[in-house]
Amino acid sequence: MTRLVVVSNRVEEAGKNQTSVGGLAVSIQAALETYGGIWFGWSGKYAAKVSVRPNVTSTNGLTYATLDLSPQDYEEYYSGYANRVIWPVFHYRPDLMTFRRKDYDGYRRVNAYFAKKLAPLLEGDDFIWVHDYHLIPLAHELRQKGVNHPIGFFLHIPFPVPEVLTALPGHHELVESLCAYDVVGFQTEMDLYAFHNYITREIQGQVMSNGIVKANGRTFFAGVFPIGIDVENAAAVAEDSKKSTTTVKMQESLHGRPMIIGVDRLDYSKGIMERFLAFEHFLQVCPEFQEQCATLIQIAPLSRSDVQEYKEMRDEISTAAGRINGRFSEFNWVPIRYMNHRFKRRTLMGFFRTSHVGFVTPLRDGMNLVAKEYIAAQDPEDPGVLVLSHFAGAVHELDDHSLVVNPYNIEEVADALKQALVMPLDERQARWTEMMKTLRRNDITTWREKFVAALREAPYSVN
Ligand code: ADQ
Repeated sequence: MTRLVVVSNRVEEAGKNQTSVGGLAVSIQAALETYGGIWFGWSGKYAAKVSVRPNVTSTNGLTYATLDLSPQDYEEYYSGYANRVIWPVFHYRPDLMTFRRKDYDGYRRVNAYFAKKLAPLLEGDDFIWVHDYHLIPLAHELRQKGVNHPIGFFLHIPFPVPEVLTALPGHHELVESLCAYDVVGFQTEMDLYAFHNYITREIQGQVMSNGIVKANGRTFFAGVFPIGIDVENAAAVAEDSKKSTTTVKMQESLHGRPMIIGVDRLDYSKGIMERFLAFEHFLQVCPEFQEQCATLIQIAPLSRSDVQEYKEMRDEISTAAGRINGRFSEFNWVPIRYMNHRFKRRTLMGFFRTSHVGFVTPLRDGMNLVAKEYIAAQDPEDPGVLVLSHFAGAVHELDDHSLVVNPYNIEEVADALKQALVMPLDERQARWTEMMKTLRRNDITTWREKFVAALREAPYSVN
């Protein structure tokens, strides 16, 4: 029987730490339940001596094969090239890149190590689905070891235009190694367009009208597969969490005041600082909302705290929250409630449902699942409004019915907050109904099935 082999940087085992498992992990687990197979990747642990063989475990009928990394691998491959070079450049911030040759070598070395440990686990008609920017060269390394299975790659983050991508040391080899896949998937048409441009302009490849790409001696399919969420589950969890103690306490603490919510990993791509400045401007130019004590709940769990840029950003954002609160707070109201911890999914869904506005304003984001979760969590009788960045991948599906803003333009964002908070019920319902239709059409099952179907078509040829 054909098995699906999923490869991602981190493996999230079912039943372990489920409160923090994001949408992707849930989706991968569901895919493995459907097709059977293995989830292969880093265990999340470091060891002075790296694993000779993957640690293979089975939980709830799913098989996990994980490897430990050495501290040097972690530093060079993960913190170094993946997070200090690819992440900023792919999010259009080459100015934040810190490049060291040894990090690039470490990135290639760990990809080769993953390939070496994965190849012996493969069976005859397995098909392999690799996730995200940590593992771009994996198919190339597997091909070097004689692996001829169908291999697909999905990029969860944006793919930058060639003018930006060419700032990335190693860009040529990286894109050439993408050509070793049979299917390369992106979140949006813009990402695909940027990829096509790179293929034709930088490596003299060819792009056919049916999505087939011929480059670097290979023929493969490149397409758009916008990631979705489990809409019905998110809606049910949000409905159920109405009664949870935390949601009730949150509601009581607001005393009926307008609530705006932002939920993001603490990352410069998420535009949290710009969001705070826009909220500050909103309070300044709309004194009626000061009187109503409008509150911004910003939940931002720490991420990549060992990277210097993240430490600095954390300090700047905390300082801004303190300054704005010092400026506007009253003895019985604090305008920004800023929290750095994670919440259970159920709690988060309850908070989304309670909020009048979903405030999703990244400076650049592959998709942004929070935008979709916010919509799915709303009460159909009294839905909130989504304020959405022009630079989130989700805008390509939700632009007609959310309030789309340029996150760099704080006056425009402040106007959108006001528009959202005074929007009449019938307009909120009409917008929400349309967005729910879109979410249902492009849900997580559709995403997974479309990608796997494309992978099953491999190998691709020009005719
Ligand atoms: P992320 O950058 O992590 O994902 P996002 O798409 O918003 O961004 O997903 C974050 C997930 O974590 C959401 O499911 C959210 O609910 C959850 N989460 C966030 N804060 C939390 C908290 N405090 N407690 C608990 N859960 C929390 C990357 C790309 C995105 C792309 C996704 C999926 O950067 O652009 O949408 O992958 O492809």
